[in-house]
Amino acid sequence: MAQDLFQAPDYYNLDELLTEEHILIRDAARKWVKRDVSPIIEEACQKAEFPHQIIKGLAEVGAFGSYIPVEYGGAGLDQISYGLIMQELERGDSGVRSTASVQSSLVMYPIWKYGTEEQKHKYLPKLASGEFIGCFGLTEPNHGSNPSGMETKFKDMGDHYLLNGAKMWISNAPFADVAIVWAKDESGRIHGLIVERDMEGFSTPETHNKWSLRASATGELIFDNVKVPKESLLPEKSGLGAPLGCLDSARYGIAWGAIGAAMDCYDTALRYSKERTQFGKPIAGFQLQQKKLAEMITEITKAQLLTWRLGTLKNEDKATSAQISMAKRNNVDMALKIAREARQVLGAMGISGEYSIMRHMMNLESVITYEGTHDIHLLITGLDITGENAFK
Ligand code: TGC
Ligand code: FAD
Repeated sequence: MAQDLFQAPDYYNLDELLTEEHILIRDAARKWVKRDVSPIIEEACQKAEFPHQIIKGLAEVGAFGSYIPVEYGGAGLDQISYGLIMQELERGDSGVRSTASVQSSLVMYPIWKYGTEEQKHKYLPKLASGEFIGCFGLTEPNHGSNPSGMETKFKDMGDHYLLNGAKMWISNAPFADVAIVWAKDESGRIHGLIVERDMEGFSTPETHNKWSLRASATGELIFDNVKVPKESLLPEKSGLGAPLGCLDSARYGIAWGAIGAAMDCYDTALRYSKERTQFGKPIAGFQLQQKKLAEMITEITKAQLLTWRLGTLKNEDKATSAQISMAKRNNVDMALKIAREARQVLGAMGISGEYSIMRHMMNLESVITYEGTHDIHLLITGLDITGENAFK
Protein backbone atom coordinates (compact mmCIF):
# COMPACT_ATOMS: atom_id res chain seq x y z
CA MET A 1 0.00 0.00 0.00
CA ALA A 2 1.20 3.54 -0.73
CA GLN A 3 2.21 5.63 2.29
CA ASP A 4 -0.71 6.26 4.68
CA LEU A 5 -1.40 10.01 4.36
CA PHE A 6 -4.86 9.85 5.94
CA GLN A 7 -6.39 13.08 7.20
CA ALA A 8 -9.73 12.69 8.93
CA PRO A 9 -12.59 14.79 7.57
CA ASP A 10 -14.51 16.82 10.18
CA TYR A 11 -16.73 19.07 8.09
CA TYR A 12 -19.09 20.11 10.91
CA ASN A 13 -16.42 20.54 13.61
CA LEU A 14 -17.65 17.46 15.39
CA ASP A 15 -14.49 17.27 17.44
CA GLU A 16 -16.10 20.05 19.49
CA LEU A 17 -18.70 17.50 20.63
CA LEU A 18 -16.00 15.21 21.98
CA THR A 19 -14.22 15.42 25.31
CA GLU A 20 -10.45 15.74 25.63
CA GLU A 21 -10.36 12.09 26.70
CA HIS A 22 -12.29 11.00 23.60
CA ILE A 23 -9.83 12.83 21.37
CA LEU A 24 -6.80 11.37 23.17
CA ILE A 25 -8.17 7.83 22.86
CA ARG A 26 -9.13 8.27 19.22
CA ASP A 27 -5.83 9.83 18.28
CA ALA A 28 -3.87 7.05 19.98
CA ALA A 29 -5.82 4.46 17.98
CA ARG A 30 -5.38 6.53 14.80
CA LYS A 31 -1.63 6.77 15.31
CA TRP A 32 -1.33 3.05 16.01
CA VAL A 33 -3.29 2.17 12.85
CA LYS A 34 -1.02 4.41 10.77
CA ARG A 35 2.12 2.93 12.29
CA ASP A 36 1.26 -0.75 12.77
CA VAL A 37 -1.70 -1.61 10.56
CA SER A 38 -1.42 0.37 7.31
CA PRO A 39 2.07 -0.89 6.40
CA ILE A 40 1.13 -4.58 6.68
CA ILE A 41 -2.58 -4.83 5.98
CA GLU A 42 -2.56 -5.00 2.19
CA GLU A 43 -0.15 -7.92 2.16
CA ALA A 44 -2.14 -9.72 4.88
CA CYS A 45 -5.26 -9.33 2.73
CA GLN A 46 -3.57 -10.44 -0.44
CA LYS A 47 -2.30 -13.54 1.36
CA ALA A 48 -5.61 -14.02 3.20
CA GLU A 49 -3.81 -14.20 6.54
CA PHE A 50 -4.80 -12.73 9.86
CA PRO A 51 -1.88 -10.56 11.05
CA HIS A 52 -1.38 -12.02 14.53
CA GLN A 53 1.31 -9.44 15.33
CA ILE A 54 -1.37 -6.74 15.77
CA ILE A 55 -3.04 -8.43 18.78
CA LYS A 56 -0.74 -6.83 21.35
CA GLY A 57 -1.29 -3.36 19.84
CA LEU A 58 -5.07 -3.86 19.74
CA ALA A 59 -4.99 -4.58 23.46
CA GLU A 60 -2.79 -1.55 24.10
CA VAL A 61 -5.11 0.91 22.34
CA GLY A 62 -8.02 -0.39 24.43
CA ALA A 63 -9.73 -2.22 21.58
CA PHE A 64 -10.44 -5.31 23.68
CA GLY A 65 -13.19 -4.45 26.16
CA SER A 66 -12.91 -0.67 26.12
CA TYR A 67 -16.16 -0.31 28.11
CA ILE A 68 -15.64 -3.34 30.37
CA PRO A 69 -14.92 -2.20 33.97
CA VAL A 70 -11.30 -1.85 35.02
CA GLU A 71 -11.75 -4.46 37.79
CA TYR A 72 -12.13 -7.10 35.04
CA GLY A 73 -9.18 -5.82 33.01
CA GLY A 74 -11.20 -3.59 30.67
CA ALA A 75 -10.50 0.09 30.04
CA GLY A 76 -13.71 1.34 31.72
CA LEU A 77 -14.35 3.85 28.93
CA ASP A 78 -17.67 5.24 27.73
CA GLN A 79 -19.55 4.22 24.60
CA ILE A 80 -18.33 7.10 22.46
CA SER A 81 -14.72 6.11 23.19
CA TYR A 82 -15.54 2.54 22.18
CA GLY A 83 -17.12 3.83 18.97
CA LEU A 84 -14.19 6.07 18.14
CA ILE A 85 -11.75 3.17 18.57
CA MET A 86 -13.88 1.04 16.22
CA GLN A 87 -13.94 3.91 13.71
CA GLU A 88 -10.16 4.15 13.68
CA LEU A 89 -9.65 0.40 13.41
CA GLU A 90 -12.02 0.11 10.46
CA ARG A 91 -10.33 3.10 8.85
CA GLY A 92 -7.42 0.68 8.67
CA ASP A 93 -9.38 -2.44 7.75
CA SER A 94 -12.83 -3.89 8.54
CA GLY A 95 -11.20 -7.21 9.44
CA VAL A 96 -9.14 -5.56 12.17
CA ARG A 97 -12.27 -3.95 13.57
CA SER A 98 -14.07 -7.27 13.31
CA THR A 99 -11.50 -8.97 15.50
CA ALA A 100 -11.90 -6.23 18.09
CA SER A 101 -15.70 -6.07 17.97
CA VAL A 102 -16.06 -9.82 18.33
CA GLN A 103 -13.64 -9.84 21.26
CA SER A 104 -15.29 -6.86 23.02
CA SER A 105 -18.98 -7.08 22.24
CA LEU A 106 -19.58 -10.70 21.42
CA VAL A 107 -17.23 -12.44 23.87
CA MET A 108 -16.37 -10.08 26.74
CA TYR A 109 -19.83 -8.48 26.82
CA PRO A 110 -21.81 -11.73 27.37
CA ILE A 111 -19.35 -12.94 30.01
CA TRP A 112 -19.61 -9.56 31.74
CA LYS A 113 -23.41 -9.29 31.48
CA TYR A 114 -24.54 -12.92 31.74
CA GLY A 115 -21.63 -14.64 33.50
CA THR A 116 -20.76 -15.51 37.10
CA GLU A 117 -18.07 -13.65 39.07
CA GLU A 118 -15.80 -16.70 38.64
CA GLN A 119 -16.27 -16.64 34.84
CA LYS A 120 -15.60 -12.89 34.73
CA HIS A 121 -12.37 -13.18 36.71
CA LYS A 122 -11.24 -16.25 34.81
CA TYR A 123 -11.73 -14.91 31.27
CA LEU A 124 -12.11 -11.13 31.07
CA PRO A 125 -8.57 -10.03 32.06
CA LYS A 126 -7.03 -12.51 29.62
CA LEU A 127 -9.36 -11.37 26.83
CA ALA A 128 -8.60 -7.70 27.59
CA SER A 129 -4.85 -8.26 27.35
CA GLY A 130 -5.12 -10.34 24.17
CA GLU A 131 -3.70 -13.43 25.89
CA PHE A 132 -6.98 -15.10 24.92
CA ILE A 133 -8.88 -14.49 21.70
CA GLY A 134 -12.56 -15.31 21.56
CA CYS A 135 -15.24 -15.99 18.97
CA PHE A 136 -19.06 -16.00 18.95
CA GLY A 137 -21.07 -18.82 17.44
CA LEU A 138 -24.64 -17.99 16.53
CA THR A 139 -24.98 -18.56 12.76
CA GLU A 140 -25.50 -22.12 11.53
CA PRO A 141 -25.55 -23.68 8.06
CA ASN A 142 -29.38 -23.65 8.02
CA HIS A 143 -30.01 -20.62 10.23
CA GLY A 144 -28.50 -17.21 9.50
CA SER A 145 -31.06 -14.40 9.69
CA ASN A 146 -33.35 -16.54 11.84
CA PRO A 147 -31.14 -17.79 14.65
CA SER A 148 -34.16 -18.87 16.70
CA GLY A 149 -34.30 -22.01 14.54
CA MET A 150 -30.79 -23.11 15.58
CA GLU A 151 -30.14 -26.85 15.75
CA THR A 152 -27.04 -26.89 17.98
CA LYS A 153 -28.11 -28.42 21.27
CA PHE A 154 -26.87 -29.67 24.60
CA LYS A 155 -28.05 -32.35 26.99
CA ASP A 156 -27.73 -32.38 30.75
CA MET A 157 -25.66 -35.47 31.62
CA GLY A 158 -25.69 -34.89 35.38
CA ASP A 159 -22.12 -33.73 35.99
CA HIS A 160 -21.62 -32.06 32.56
CA TYR A 161 -23.41 -31.01 29.38
CA LEU A 162 -23.01 -32.84 26.07
CA LEU A 163 -22.89 -30.40 23.14
CA ASN A 164 -23.61 -31.31 19.51
CA GLY A 165 -24.05 -29.24 16.36
CA ALA A 166 -22.22 -26.84 14.08
CA LYS A 167 -21.78 -23.11 13.53
CA MET A 168 -20.43 -21.47 10.39
CA TRP A 169 -19.08 -18.12 9.23
CA ILE A 170 -17.48 -17.49 12.62
CA SER A 171 -14.93 -14.65 12.86
CA ASN A 172 -11.72 -15.54 14.77
CA ALA A 173 -12.80 -19.22 14.94
CA PRO A 174 -9.63 -20.79 13.51
CA PHE A 175 -7.41 -19.51 16.33
CA ALA A 176 -9.84 -18.59 19.12
CA ASP A 177 -9.00 -19.85 22.61
CA VAL A 178 -12.63 -19.62 23.73
CA ALA A 179 -15.97 -19.62 21.95
CA ILE A 180 -19.26 -18.23 23.20
CA VAL A 181 -21.64 -20.79 21.75
CA TRP A 182 -25.42 -20.40 21.59
CA ALA A 183 -27.26 -23.69 21.84
CA LYS A 184 -30.65 -25.08 22.88
CA ASP A 185 -31.27 -27.13 25.99
CA GLU A 186 -33.60 -30.12 25.96
CA SER A 187 -36.63 -27.86 26.33
CA GLY A 188 -35.57 -25.76 23.32
CA ARG A 189 -34.43 -22.70 25.33
CA ILE A 190 -31.30 -20.91 24.04
CA HIS A 191 -28.30 -20.56 26.40
CA GLY A 192 -24.72 -19.33 26.06
CA LEU A 193 -21.85 -21.73 26.82
CA ILE A 194 -18.14 -20.96 27.12
CA VAL A 195 -16.36 -23.61 25.08
CA GLU A 196 -12.56 -23.87 25.30
CA ARG A 197 -10.35 -24.85 22.38
CA ASP A 198 -8.93 -27.97 24.00
CA MET A 199 -12.30 -29.58 24.83
CA GLU A 200 -12.48 -33.00 23.19
CA GLY A 201 -14.74 -33.17 20.11
CA PHE A 202 -14.46 -29.44 19.38
CA SER A 203 -12.86 -28.39 16.06
CA THR A 204 -12.65 -25.10 14.12
CA PRO A 205 -11.86 -25.63 10.41
CA GLU A 206 -10.97 -22.44 8.53
CA THR A 207 -13.19 -21.10 5.74
CA HIS A 208 -11.15 -20.39 2.60
CA ASN A 209 -11.87 -18.72 -0.75
CA LYS A 210 -13.23 -15.45 0.64
CA TRP A 211 -13.07 -12.31 -1.51
CA SER A 212 -13.94 -10.19 1.51
CA LEU A 213 -12.50 -9.69 5.02
CA ARG A 214 -9.40 -11.54 3.90
CA ALA A 215 -7.30 -10.24 6.79
CA SER A 216 -9.82 -11.69 9.27
CA ALA A 217 -9.88 -15.43 9.90
CA THR A 218 -13.31 -17.05 9.48
CA GLY A 219 -14.21 -20.63 10.28
CA GLU A 220 -16.67 -23.22 11.48
CA LEU A 221 -17.27 -24.49 14.99
CA ILE A 222 -18.00 -28.20 15.09
CA PHE A 223 -19.21 -29.90 18.26
CA ASP A 224 -19.10 -33.66 18.25
CA ASN A 225 -20.21 -34.87 21.67
CA VAL A 226 -18.25 -32.12 23.43
CA LYS A 227 -18.31 -32.51 27.22
CA VAL A 228 -18.83 -29.00 28.57
CA PRO A 229 -18.41 -28.47 32.34
CA LYS A 230 -21.55 -27.19 34.03
CA GLU A 231 -19.75 -24.09 35.26
CA SER A 232 -19.30 -23.02 31.61
CA LEU A 233 -22.96 -22.08 31.16
CA LEU A 234 -23.70 -18.33 31.27
CA PRO A 235 -26.44 -18.35 33.91
CA GLU A 236 -27.75 -14.79 34.04
CA LYS A 237 -29.70 -14.63 30.76
CA SER A 238 -31.24 -17.15 28.37
CA GLY A 239 -33.51 -17.03 25.32
CA LEU A 240 -32.80 -15.40 21.95
CA GLY A 241 -32.66 -12.01 23.64
CA ALA A 242 -29.30 -13.01 25.18
CA PRO A 243 -27.31 -13.28 21.90
CA LEU A 244 -29.32 -10.42 20.40
CA GLY A 245 -28.30 -8.20 23.33
CA CYS A 246 -24.64 -8.83 22.43
CA LEU A 247 -25.42 -8.00 18.82
CA ASP A 248 -26.78 -4.60 19.87
CA SER A 249 -23.38 -3.74 21.26
CA ALA A 250 -21.48 -5.07 18.24
CA ARG A 251 -23.83 -3.41 15.73
CA TYR A 252 -23.30 -0.12 17.54
CA GLY A 253 -19.53 -0.52 17.09
CA ILE A 254 -19.99 -1.35 13.41
CA ALA A 255 -22.00 1.85 12.91
CA TRP A 256 -18.90 3.77 14.00
CA GLY A 257 -16.51 1.45 12.18
CA ALA A 258 -18.20 1.94 8.82
CA ILE A 259 -17.61 5.70 9.11
CA GLY A 260 -13.89 4.95 9.39
CA ALA A 261 -13.89 2.96 6.16
CA ALA A 262 -15.88 5.71 4.42
CA MET A 263 -13.54 8.44 5.67
CA ASP A 264 -10.53 6.57 4.34
CA CYS A 265 -12.10 6.13 0.88
CA TYR A 266 -13.18 9.78 0.73
CA ASP A 267 -9.81 11.10 1.89
CA THR A 268 -7.96 8.94 -0.63
CA ALA A 269 -10.24 10.02 -3.48
CA LEU A 270 -10.01 13.70 -2.55
CA ARG A 271 -6.20 13.65 -2.44
CA TYR A 272 -5.96 11.70 -5.69
CA SER A 273 -8.38 14.03 -7.48
CA LYS A 274 -6.19 17.02 -6.64
CA GLU A 275 -3.04 15.30 -7.87
CA ARG A 276 -4.30 13.56 -10.99
CA THR A 277 -4.31 15.76 -14.10
CA GLN A 278 -6.35 15.01 -17.23
CA PHE A 279 -7.26 17.37 -20.07
CA GLY A 280 -4.82 19.87 -18.63
CA LYS A 281 -6.22 20.26 -15.13
CA PRO A 282 -6.67 18.28 -11.90
CA ILE A 283 -9.69 16.00 -12.12
CA ALA A 284 -10.89 17.67 -8.87
CA GLY A 285 -11.80 20.61 -11.11
CA PHE A 286 -14.38 18.65 -13.11
CA GLN A 287 -17.99 18.93 -11.94
CA LEU A 288 -18.65 15.20 -12.18
CA GLN A 289 -15.80 14.41 -9.78
CA GLN A 290 -16.84 17.25 -7.45
CA LYS A 291 -20.36 15.80 -7.33
CA LYS A 292 -18.97 12.50 -6.13
CA LEU A 293 -16.71 14.10 -3.51
CA ALA A 294 -19.33 16.59 -2.28
CA GLU A 295 -21.90 13.83 -1.86
CA MET A 296 -19.37 11.69 -0.01
CA ILE A 297 -18.54 14.32 2.59
CA THR A 298 -22.25 15.11 3.02
CA GLU A 299 -23.09 11.47 3.72
CA ILE A 300 -20.11 11.04 6.05
CA THR A 301 -21.11 14.14 8.01
CA LYS A 302 -24.72 12.94 8.35
CA ALA A 303 -23.50 9.54 9.56
CA GLN A 304 -21.11 11.14 12.04
CA LEU A 305 -23.95 13.16 13.55
CA LEU A 306 -26.33 10.19 13.70
CA THR A 307 -23.72 8.03 15.36
CA TRP A 308 -22.51 10.61 17.84
CA ARG A 309 -26.12 11.07 18.97
CA LEU A 310 -26.56 7.31 19.23
CA GLY A 311 -23.41 7.24 21.39
CA THR A 312 -24.84 9.81 23.79
CA LEU A 313 -28.06 7.75 24.05
CA LYS A 314 -26.00 4.62 24.62
CA ASN A 315 -24.02 6.35 27.37
CA GLU A 316 -27.35 7.09 29.07
CA ASP A 317 -28.50 3.50 28.47
CA LYS A 318 -31.37 4.84 26.36
CA ALA A 319 -30.45 3.62 22.86
CA THR A 320 -33.05 1.17 21.56
CA SER A 321 -32.20 -1.89 19.46
CA ALA A 322 -34.12 -0.35 16.57
CA GLN A 323 -32.09 2.88 16.78
CA ILE A 324 -28.90 0.82 16.65
CA SER A 325 -30.21 -1.12 13.63
CA MET A 326 -30.90 2.13 11.80
CA ALA A 327 -27.35 3.39 12.34
CA LYS A 328 -25.71 0.07 11.41
CA ARG A 329 -27.76 -0.17 8.23
CA ASN A 330 -27.37 3.45 7.19
CA ASN A 331 -23.66 3.72 7.86
CA VAL A 332 -22.57 0.47 6.21
CA ASP A 333 -24.64 1.25 3.13
CA MET A 334 -23.21 4.77 3.09
CA ALA A 335 -19.63 3.42 3.34
CA LEU A 336 -20.16 0.85 0.60
CA LYS A 337 -21.60 3.46 -1.78
CA ILE A 338 -18.71 5.82 -1.01
CA ALA A 339 -16.18 3.03 -1.61
CA ARG A 340 -17.73 2.35 -5.03
CA GLU A 341 -17.71 6.04 -6.01
CA ALA A 342 -14.24 6.65 -4.60
CA ARG A 343 -12.87 3.73 -6.57
CA GLN A 344 -14.10 5.33 -9.78
CA VAL A 345 -12.40 8.64 -8.93
CA LEU A 346 -9.09 6.77 -9.01
CA GLY A 347 -9.75 5.23 -12.42
CA ALA A 348 -7.59 2.15 -12.97
CA MET A 349 -5.55 2.94 -9.87
CA GLY A 350 -8.74 2.33 -7.90
CA ILE A 351 -8.43 -1.41 -8.38
CA SER A 352 -4.80 -1.48 -7.26
CA GLY A 353 -3.59 -2.59 -3.85
CA GLU A 354 -1.50 0.60 -3.86
CA TYR A 355 -4.66 2.19 -2.45
CA SER A 356 -7.04 0.94 0.24
CA ILE A 357 -10.35 1.58 -1.53
CA MET A 358 -10.92 -1.74 -3.27
CA ARG A 359 -10.03 -3.59 -0.06
CA HIS A 360 -12.55 -1.51 1.90
CA MET A 361 -15.18 -2.13 -0.77
CA MET A 362 -14.72 -5.89 -0.68
CA ASN A 363 -14.68 -5.91 3.14
CA LEU A 364 -17.87 -3.89 3.34
CA GLU A 365 -19.72 -6.60 1.39
CA SER A 366 -19.33 -8.74 4.52
CA VAL A 367 -20.09 -5.91 6.89
CA ILE A 368 -23.40 -5.23 5.11
CA THR A 369 -24.29 -8.92 5.61
CA TYR A 370 -23.08 -9.85 9.06
CA GLU A 371 -24.60 -8.74 12.35
CA GLY A 372 -27.95 -8.67 10.57
CA THR A 373 -28.22 -8.08 6.83
CA HIS A 374 -29.17 -4.75 5.24
CA ASP A 375 -32.67 -6.14 4.67
CA ILE A 376 -33.09 -7.48 8.20
CA HIS A 377 -32.25 -4.07 9.67
CA LEU A 378 -34.78 -2.42 7.40
CA LEU A 379 -37.42 -4.88 8.65
CA ILE A 380 -36.44 -4.07 12.24
CA THR A 381 -37.11 -0.37 11.53
CA GLY A 382 -40.33 -1.30 9.72
CA LEU A 383 -41.55 -3.32 12.69
CA ASP A 384 -40.58 -0.56 15.10
CA ILE A 385 -42.50 2.18 13.30
CA THR A 386 -45.55 0.20 12.18
CA GLY A 387 -45.90 -2.48 14.84
CA GLU A 388 -46.30 -5.00 12.00
CA ASN A 389 -43.84 -7.95 11.83
CA ALA A 390 -42.77 -8.49 8.20
CA PHE A 391 -40.12 -11.13 8.97
CA LYS A 392 -42.52 -14.04 8.99
P1 TGC B 1 -37.99 -11.96 18.21
O1 TGC B 1 -39.18 -12.77 18.52
O2 TGC B 1 -38.14 -10.62 17.57
O3 TGC B 1 -37.08 -11.76 19.52
C1 TGC B 1 -36.76 -12.83 20.38
C2 TGC B 1 -36.41 -12.24 21.73
O4 TGC B 1 -35.26 -11.41 21.61
C3 TGC B 1 -35.59 -10.04 21.99
N1 TGC B 1 -34.86 -9.15 21.07
C4 TGC B 1 -33.76 -8.49 21.42
N2 TGC B 1 -33.10 -8.40 22.59
C5 TGC B 1 -32.00 -7.66 22.63
N3 TGC B 1 -31.53 -7.01 21.55
C6 TGC B 1 -32.14 -7.06 20.35
N4 TGC B 1 -31.65 -6.44 19.27
C7 TGC B 1 -33.32 -7.83 20.24
N5 TGC B 1 -34.18 -8.14 19.23
C8 TGC B 1 -35.13 -8.94 19.77
C9 TGC B 1 -37.08 -9.95 21.84
O5 TGC B 1 -37.62 -8.96 22.67
C10 TGC B 1 -37.52 -11.35 22.29
O6 TGC B 1 -37.43 -11.41 23.70
P2 TGC B 1 -38.46 -12.32 24.54
O7 TGC B 1 -38.07 -12.06 25.95
O8 TGC B 1 -39.81 -11.81 24.14
O9 TGC B 1 -38.22 -13.72 24.09
O10 TGC B 1 -37.01 -12.90 17.36
P3 TGC B 1 -37.13 -13.41 15.86
O11 TGC B 1 -36.86 -14.87 15.88
O12 TGC B 1 -38.43 -12.95 15.22
O13 TGC B 1 -35.90 -12.69 15.15
C11 TGC B 1 -35.80 -11.33 15.06
C12 TGC B 1 -34.60 -10.90 14.19
C13 TGC B 1 -34.77 -11.37 12.76
C14 TGC B 1 -34.56 -9.40 14.20
C15 TGC B 1 -33.30 -11.43 14.78
O14 TGC B 1 -33.28 -12.76 14.94
C16 TGC B 1 -32.06 -10.96 14.06
O15 TGC B 1 -31.55 -9.91 14.43
N6 TGC B 1 -31.53 -11.69 13.03
C17 TGC B 1 -30.23 -11.37 12.44
C18 TGC B 1 -29.23 -12.38 12.91
C19 TGC B 1 -27.89 -11.76 13.15
O16 TGC B 1 -27.72 -10.57 13.27
N7 TGC B 1 -26.89 -12.61 13.25
C20 TGC B 1 -25.57 -12.14 13.58
C21 TGC B 1 -24.63 -13.27 13.92
S1 TGC B 1 -23.16 -12.73 14.70
C22 TGC B 1 -22.27 -11.97 13.53
O17 TGC B 1 -22.66 -11.76 12.45
C23 TGC B 1 -20.94 -11.53 13.96
S2 TGC B 1 -19.98 -10.81 12.74
C24 TGC B 1 -18.85 -10.15 13.76
C25 TGC B 1 -17.71 -9.48 13.13
O18 TGC B 1 -16.87 -10.15 12.50
O19 TGC B 1 -17.60 -8.23 13.36
P1 FAD C 1 -29.68 -15.69 5.01
O1 FAD C 1 -30.29 -15.55 6.35
O2 FAD C 1 -29.82 -16.99 4.31
O3 FAD C 1 -30.22 -14.52 4.09
C1 FAD C 1 -30.08 -14.55 2.67
C2 FAD C 1 -30.83 -13.34 2.10
O4 FAD C 1 -32.21 -13.44 2.45
C3 FAD C 1 -30.34 -12.00 2.70
O5 FAD C 1 -30.34 -11.02 1.70
C4 FAD C 1 -31.38 -11.66 3.75
O6 FAD C 1 -31.49 -10.28 3.98
C5 FAD C 1 -32.63 -12.26 3.11
N1 FAD C 1 -33.65 -12.57 4.11
C6 FAD C 1 -33.57 -13.46 5.13
N2 FAD C 1 -34.70 -13.45 5.86
C7 FAD C 1 -35.51 -12.52 5.31
C8 FAD C 1 -36.82 -12.02 5.60
N3 FAD C 1 -37.52 -12.44 6.67
N4 FAD C 1 -37.35 -11.07 4.81
C9 FAD C 1 -36.64 -10.58 3.75
N5 FAD C 1 -35.40 -11.02 3.41
C10 FAD C 1 -34.86 -11.98 4.18
N6 FAD C 1 -22.05 -15.21 12.45
C11 FAD C 1 -21.77 -15.51 13.75
O7 FAD C 1 -22.58 -16.08 14.46
N7 FAD C 1 -20.55 -15.17 14.28
C12 FAD C 1 -19.59 -14.56 13.57
O8 FAD C 1 -18.52 -14.25 14.09
C13 FAD C 1 -19.84 -14.25 12.21
N8 FAD C 1 -18.87 -13.69 11.43
C14 FAD C 1 -19.08 -13.54 10.08
C15 FAD C 1 -18.03 -13.15 9.25
C16 FAD C 1 -18.23 -13.04 7.89
C17 FAD C 1 -17.08 -12.65 7.02
C18 FAD C 1 -19.51 -13.25 7.34
C19 FAD C 1 -19.73 -13.06 5.86
C20 FAD C 1 -20.55 -13.66 8.13
C21 FAD C 1 -20.35 -13.83 9.52
N9 FAD C 1 -21.38 -14.32 10.35
C22 FAD C 1 -21.12 -14.60 11.67
C23 FAD C 1 -22.65 -14.75 9.77
C24 FAD C 1 -23.61 -13.62 9.49
O9 FAD C 1 -24.14 -13.09 10.66
C25 FAD C 1 -24.73 -14.16 8.58
O10 FAD C 1 -24.13 -14.39 7.32
C26 FAD C 1 -25.90 -13.21 8.46
O11 FAD C 1 -26.60 -13.11 9.67
C27 FAD C 1 -26.89 -13.64 7.35
O12 FAD C 1 -27.17 -14.99 7.40
P2 FAD C 1 -27.05 -15.90 6.07
O13 FAD C 1 -25.71 -15.64 5.47
O14 FAD C 1 -27.39 -17.29 6.45
O15 FAD C 1 -28.11 -15.31 5.09
